[in-house]
Amino acid sequence: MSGKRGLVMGVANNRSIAWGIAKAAHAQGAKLALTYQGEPLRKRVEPLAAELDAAIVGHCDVTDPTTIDAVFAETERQLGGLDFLVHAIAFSDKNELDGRYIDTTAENFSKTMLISCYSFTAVAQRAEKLMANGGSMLTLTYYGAEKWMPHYNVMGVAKAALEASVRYLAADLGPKNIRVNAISAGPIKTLAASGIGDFRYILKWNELNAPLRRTVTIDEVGDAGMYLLSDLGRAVTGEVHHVDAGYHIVG
Ligand code: 0WD
Repeated sequence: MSGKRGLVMGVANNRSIAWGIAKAAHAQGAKLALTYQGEPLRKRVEPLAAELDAAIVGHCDVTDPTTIDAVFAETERQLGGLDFLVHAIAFSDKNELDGRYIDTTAENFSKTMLISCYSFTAVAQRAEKLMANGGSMLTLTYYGAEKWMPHYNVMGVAKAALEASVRYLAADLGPKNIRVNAISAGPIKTLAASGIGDFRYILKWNELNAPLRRTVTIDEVGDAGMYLLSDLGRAVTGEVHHVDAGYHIVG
């Protein structure tokens, strides 16, 4: 990853999957820029950025396109261009990550789709312009996109759309040698995951049933991410790669 410049979006704290990927990219020699969402997270992200000698390119709330434009302008100013992009952003009303999918409101459906699915396309549009020499884009998804999972509800529907958008973006950007992939990570206890009903039970279930008989860590997701973000994965695009201790072959 030496000589590669990457923008990582979605670091909330040191348990974030985005942080696992950022650490791995830094360890392999990449130059990084990070965004944060809102002032409370700025205080968390700043010291983390300092640990990796990463640039902070500002506040980004993907529901506000002006903030997306601003962080990409700042990324161009600070890094001069981009070789890779990591999108590790999702949101849904916690009240709807419990109980039945059928009770989803139109308002939360739209918000979940906007933040958890469309935002990847929105940032890909901006990143394309900075990837003059080709590049690699990576988003994060979950098995609840493929199969029913308890409580994942509207987020499962949004992740299914996100996985479809990976394929459409890969086709659009392939001629420019920009690759687009997703990692489908096994459950990990993060801030976002704490909003999902019965999450501890899901972790335990995976631990008992995954072929490797355990869950995965953010560092393991980070290491797998290096294959997709670096030239090792140069012929791989439109892929949803499972990093889940093998759970997807059983569940
Ligand atoms: O088990 C898990 N933790 C899994 C997570 C398994 C498989 C996939 N994922 C996905 C998530 O769905 C998400 O897409 O990985 C991605 C990263 O999630 P994470 O690392 O589990 O969670 P977290 O550390 O909370 O980071 C997600 C961040 C937000 O944090 P909070 O918790 O404050 O919502 O997404 C960002 C925010 O930093 N985010 C936004 N960023 C910009 N604009 C927005 C927004 N509107 N909303 C959330």
